[in-house]
Amino acid sequence: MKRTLIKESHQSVDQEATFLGWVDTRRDMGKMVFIDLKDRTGIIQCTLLPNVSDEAKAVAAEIRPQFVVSITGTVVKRPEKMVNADKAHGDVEVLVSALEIVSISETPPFPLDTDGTEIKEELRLEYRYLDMRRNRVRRNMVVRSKVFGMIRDIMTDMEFLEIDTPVLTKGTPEGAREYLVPARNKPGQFYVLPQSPQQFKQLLMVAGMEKYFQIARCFRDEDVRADRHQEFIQLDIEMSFVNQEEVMAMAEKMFVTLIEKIQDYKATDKDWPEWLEFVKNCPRLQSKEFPVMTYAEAMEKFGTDKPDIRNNPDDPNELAFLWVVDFPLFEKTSDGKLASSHHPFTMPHPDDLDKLESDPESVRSYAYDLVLNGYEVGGGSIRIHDPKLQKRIFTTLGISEEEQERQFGHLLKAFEFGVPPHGGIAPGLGRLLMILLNEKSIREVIPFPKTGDGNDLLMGAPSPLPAHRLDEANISVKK
Ligand code: AMO
Repeated sequence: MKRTLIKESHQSVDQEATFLGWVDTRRDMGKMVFIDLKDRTGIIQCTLLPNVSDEAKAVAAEIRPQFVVSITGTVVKRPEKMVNADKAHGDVEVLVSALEIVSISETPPFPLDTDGTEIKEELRLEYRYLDMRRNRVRRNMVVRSKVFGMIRDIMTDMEFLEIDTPVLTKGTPEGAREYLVPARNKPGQFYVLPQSPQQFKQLLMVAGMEKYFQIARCFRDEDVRADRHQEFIQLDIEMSFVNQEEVMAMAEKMFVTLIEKIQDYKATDKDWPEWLEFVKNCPRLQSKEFPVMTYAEAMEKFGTDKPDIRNNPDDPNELAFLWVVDFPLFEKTSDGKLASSHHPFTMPHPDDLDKLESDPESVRSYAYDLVLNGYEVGGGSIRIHDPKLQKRIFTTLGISEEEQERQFGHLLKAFEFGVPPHGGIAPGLGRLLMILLNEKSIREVIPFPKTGDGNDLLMGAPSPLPAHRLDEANISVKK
């Protein structure tokens, strides 16, 4: 018999239907057995009446939570006083005529009917596929998918071109340690996983693409925190012939459109229940015009470059965006060296150019951060498009001519072939989702997250490799 989805049960009243899904709960009341069956569209009560066949009774006795089952029966309206108004399908039930076990399940190592925050995270991550069956994690996955889709639509509507860039590539200095991949055919040579597609998106501007975006995966070998993960997703954006205000206006429009799209969302029969639930609770924008503050002002007034400007900081229903601009071009590292605050491709403020060599730390830049509820949800800058100025910055950073050529020769070369002025931004989508979903950790919105020390407990990565694999990759491991 053809499968009926639980959301279609209302159209099947007084008809026979077959449902497929997971057993959520099973209650044996002696004469009657109740099974709550769950599929991706909802949950429905299935009732075995005393007059059901002995065969069905025998199967029902074996059934346990999380078994995958096929249940056939007549869908009926529940008597008025039995209606469970809190549940989407609480007004119907299935009077079971036949049931079949499709696959059995061990008892899960933790409960799935709570929000899971009481369970040790390591255990949840080891069994992430079970953890994902809980409503909260599943909601996060559904919302993530839908929000990514909406962002794609918004960017495409704004005439941006979605272009992917390599993951096996050469490093771009953006402040974090990089993951290395040995090149099998080139002993002693390595690819580097990108911290961001920064150089590629600038090269795409040289290529005349003008408006680029990508939902890009970035890799940074850094200590994780609640809002940081080793691999994460950026909405990476780059535009040609724009100034700082135009990039900011574009990003602002993207975010306002996204939040409004969610809030004005019209449900369709294709929607997942978790998405509709989220739409109902989606936080409100504090303002459609994001306030702008300089870095100096933020530090002076709030003592941080990512102030939380919500009217009530305990309020998860408010989205308070804020631009922070005029970041210093450089910062001093702990060992007293000069480093880029954003990255070395960032345009210095033209009014401060004459101080580049004499007083580099006082030079402001065309770099901006987008802050949301006290988190940095995006960062970007206008880029240098003059190869001479780019070299001057590299030199100020203490990078020798030789090293400049080795690390950035390709970019400097490209800049000899007609470069449009350009700039961009990269909102971190994990952080955005974490805030939208009122989660305390970015890992809650990542499908298969790693632990703080970089372990994938589900797959068991990283792991040692057999000698022949290392040999093939020309690697000998220090003991
Ligand atoms: P930046 O390094 O500021 O800029 O990163 C942009 C945004 O990405 C998010 N982010 C992270 N999210 C989760 N885990 C991490 N480890 C992590 N690191 C960063 C943040 C941050 O604001 N190429 C430039 C962008 C540009 O100049 O256009 C860049 O990557 O939300």
